[in-house]
Amino acid sequence: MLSRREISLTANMKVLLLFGLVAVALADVSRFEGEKVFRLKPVLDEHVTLIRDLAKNIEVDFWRPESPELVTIDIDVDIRVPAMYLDIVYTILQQNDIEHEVLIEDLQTAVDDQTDEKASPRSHSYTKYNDWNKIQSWIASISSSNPSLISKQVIGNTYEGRPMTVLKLGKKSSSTKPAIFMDCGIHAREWISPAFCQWFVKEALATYGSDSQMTSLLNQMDVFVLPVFNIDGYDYTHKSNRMWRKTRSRKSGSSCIGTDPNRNFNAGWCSTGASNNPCSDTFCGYKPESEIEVKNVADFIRRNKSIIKAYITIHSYSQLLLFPYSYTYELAAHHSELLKVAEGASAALRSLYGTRYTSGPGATTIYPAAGGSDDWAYDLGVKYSYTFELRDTGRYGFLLPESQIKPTCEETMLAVKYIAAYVQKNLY
Ligand code: DDK
Ligand code: ZN
Ligand code: ZN
Repeated sequence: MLSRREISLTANMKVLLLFGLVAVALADVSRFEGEKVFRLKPVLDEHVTLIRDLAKNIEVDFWRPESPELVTIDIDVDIRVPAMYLDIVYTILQQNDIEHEVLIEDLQTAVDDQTDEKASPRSHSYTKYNDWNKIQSWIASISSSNPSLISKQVIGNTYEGRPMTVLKLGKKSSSTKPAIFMDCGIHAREWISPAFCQWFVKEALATYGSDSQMTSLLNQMDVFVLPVFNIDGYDYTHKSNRMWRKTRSRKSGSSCIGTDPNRNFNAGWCSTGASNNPCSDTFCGYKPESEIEVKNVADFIRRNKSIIKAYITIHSYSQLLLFPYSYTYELAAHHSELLKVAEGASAALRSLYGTRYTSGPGATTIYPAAGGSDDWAYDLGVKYSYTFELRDTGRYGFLLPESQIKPTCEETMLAVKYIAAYVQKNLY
């Protein structure tokens, strides 16, 4: 005898078999007509199993959490489903009473709506999503705009040979100053992230001399900004596949491309919340720092270890302010101080438009995930190590409309400035 639930499970599996039992790597399509983004709310172990099985059998792109292994009971699961699989997904959700809603009705429409195409040709703008070409020329022009406040240095090239340029903001000084390191664009599809780094650089230059906090910060400290960490991936999201997350490195032994740079740092590497499968969106790579982009950043931070007092990395989406650890449930040695600063920063952020952030250690606040840059920097000795997950909470996800760039950047400035002020106050 089979229970009703077992029967429906078996039926589902038969349907799934029709689609082949081989895990399918997502095809690199540049159009997303008819695709939907669902939010599933698994409340039973069977729901979790079904969602993972679904991922094994059809092309499902996990937006949150970022891979099927990270799905657990009682969390929201946001997935992108290609049009051809909508019927089977609906059937499985309904037959098994998995609570769900549709976040995005038609993904291509959301992709199109994300950019205001009115003003063409599009030039560089702080309130638009600039492609790599525009960001590269912006880096060149902004870094020569004010030599007493900004300079640039190339820290290495990406896999495909693009230069990774770090901008140094801070009043020129004869002595070495303590510094903050911030990167954006570790993940290619999180477009609001590079937009924030550009905004930060502009604001720092524009408000130096008028905003007392920014003036004092840049007088006493330097801020290193890497506007786009994963340039190859970012370029790829503009030209081929808007939903790409990883780097673009090839490897022998698999036709799948790319490694998750935020699983490739040497911090509990690949022990949890990461995949050994080169086709996975959370592939940890063949060894720590196998990705040249990760190695370049890690080398830069190691070289400047004695002066770097804070590490800030910008992602999206979920509205979280995370700190170590993600690779273990153990609390960081400075847990209460890190939490206190995160809560202060979140309160500052909320004061502008009421946007609510949750703060806490990565492992319990989002999901366990090893090989992250924040954990690595922290274990290296950079005490104030934070990961931002910017707007929104899923209404648009990675496709945050350009109209939200300005408010998102303004509120995030308040949080980053709060952290910077705290670090500055506690220097000596
Ligand atoms: O890399 C991830 O999956 C998210 C950002 Se999209 C962050 C995970 C927690 C911080 C990594 N230690
Ligand atoms: Zn990310
Ligand atoms: Zn994210």
